[in-house]
Amino acid sequence: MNVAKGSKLQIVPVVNSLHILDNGSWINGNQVPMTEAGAATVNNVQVTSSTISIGPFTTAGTYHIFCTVHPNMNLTVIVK
Ligand SMILES: [Cu+2]
Repeated sequence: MNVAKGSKLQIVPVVNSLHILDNGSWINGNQVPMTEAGAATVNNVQVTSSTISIGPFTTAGTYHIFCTVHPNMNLTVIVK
């Protein structure tokens, strides 16, 4: 997903299910928490049925977010 520098990432759930987001990635089936330099902090952000925002992302770069309850659910955020 692309985000303009200084903006927030909006996550709009399409079905009512729980996601819990953190900085990092699923890699080969393992959770690898990691916060890149310049990333917006994502710490146990719960998404259920309403739109949430993460950020703002103030530094250009590529950042990774994963869902701790759904194996291999990764999100890449590109800020420019
Ligand atoms: Cu999820």
